[in-house]
Amino acid sequence: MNVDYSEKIPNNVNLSDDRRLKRALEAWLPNYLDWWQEMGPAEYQDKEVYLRTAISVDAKGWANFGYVKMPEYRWGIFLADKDEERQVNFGDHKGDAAWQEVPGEYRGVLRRLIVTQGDTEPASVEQQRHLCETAPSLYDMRNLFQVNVEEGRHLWAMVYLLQGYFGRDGREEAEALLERRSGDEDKPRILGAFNEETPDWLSFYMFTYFTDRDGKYQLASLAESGFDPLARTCRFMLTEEAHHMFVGETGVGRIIQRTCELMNEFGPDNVRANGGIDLPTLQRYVNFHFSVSQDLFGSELSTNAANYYTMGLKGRYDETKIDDDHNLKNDAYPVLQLKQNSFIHVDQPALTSVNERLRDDYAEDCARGVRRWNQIIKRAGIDFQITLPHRAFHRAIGDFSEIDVDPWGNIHNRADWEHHQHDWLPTDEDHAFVHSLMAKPVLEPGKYANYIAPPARGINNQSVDFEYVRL
Ligand code: BYC
Ligand code: FE
Ligand code: FE
Repeated sequence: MNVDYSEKIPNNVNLSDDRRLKRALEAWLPNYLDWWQEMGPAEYQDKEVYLRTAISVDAKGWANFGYVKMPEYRWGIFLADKDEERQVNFGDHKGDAAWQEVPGEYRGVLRRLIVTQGDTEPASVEQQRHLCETAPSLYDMRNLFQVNVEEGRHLWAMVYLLQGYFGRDGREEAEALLERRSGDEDKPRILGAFNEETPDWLSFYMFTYFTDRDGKYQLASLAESGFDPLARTCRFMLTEEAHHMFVGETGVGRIIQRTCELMNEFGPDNVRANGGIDLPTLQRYVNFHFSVSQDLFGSELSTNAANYYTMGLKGRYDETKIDDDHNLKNDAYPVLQLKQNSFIHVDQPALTSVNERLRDDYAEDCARGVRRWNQIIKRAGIDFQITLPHRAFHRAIGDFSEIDVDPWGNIHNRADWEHHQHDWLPTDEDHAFVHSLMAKPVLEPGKYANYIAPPARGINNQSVDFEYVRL
């Protein structure tokens, strides 16, 4: 289905036929633009950026690249195609026709899920607001801006659902999404990781690798929803998410590659002295971002999650590909727990374990990219491996938040853990050092900061020295 760009708000949902919704969205638009000016990228808003825009929701729809000034980006409402035959695929309503309207009895719960999802999108833009001032290249700056405009569009996706399906309280929630601020004392964003800072480009790549990947898994679970408009909007969001994780994986990979080059040229202990980021520092960043992102999946055992599932609102990853009864009332799932000072898997009701199962799927996916990073190190002939820290390390949500565990899964007492934590998590000194490498942006086409290798190829078959942002 093609996107209608003749409308003020591009869409493939026939917005012109729904006067009330069209009016609500057009009233929200200027508030969104005010928010974007205040909290979006701190600079370069008046520059032309080589961005992609969706022109249809199939795979070919992404072939549309061109120069756009960010405030003129066509944020719109794009849903994956409708399947008229679609059913609720799990929970108590399994087998019913998928809902085209909000089921009355689930209204509050569904709204809360949509608000929580929606809240993360502008939060990430706020967190990344100052990164353009220190971009390692125009290529990277362009990728940052692409991620930012798409996270802005993800906010549109959730606001469409709130305004289109939840009436007055939906409109109020849509306004509130523009009022909370990442890291704010009084009006923080809802979830923990979205109130952390993204102070430097290494943090940005780690965030897009680890935290956007939470986005992938949460969106995939919501894409299974029996509430069809939510399922369809999340399906399309997933196609945008893939690029964000690509930016993260290749960003970290290019830093690792450069680090290895410096190690081989100047000796393994002389990376920092030669303007690179040493592997132990990279490991500490991995430890931080993986642990903080794991918290985003909620508690190991959650009645909230069980209810979402039973109600048919939020499924498991690849729900329809799983071979079971999709009801889970009689199933067990092995959950990692601490028993007599050791970590073992204990069978728990599958229904209350759906958060944990999603976290397992997520951790496995994280490990795949780490293996690719380790290939880069191995190819450079260097004996070092990046590893994901233990599941229980540095957790703030769930059972493990009560205990102090090191990256290898050993339990410490509090004082001991605090004494050692600077070996395991980025220190103020690490942050200051990483920051010192990024004091100025690199603005010449084809030039890349010393701490990061150029990408293997450019965006949309352009060269790596293409003018991705016209200054
Ligand atoms: N921080 O039953 P529990 C993305 C609360 S990322 C603060 O275990 P539940 C993106 C919880 O609300 C994807 N509070 O949790 C990425 C509950 O509160 P109440 C975002 C937390 O509800 C990069 C209590 O603790 N999407 O798109 O099963 C860039 C007990 O919780 C946290 C979603 O998250 C936390 N980390 O699961 C841009 C999907 N964790 O009820 C974008 C929608 C838990 O006691 N959200 N709590 O007041 C959900 O599905 C669920 O809300 C969660 C939590 C999975 C987050
Ligand atoms: Fe997003
Ligand atoms: Fe994303």
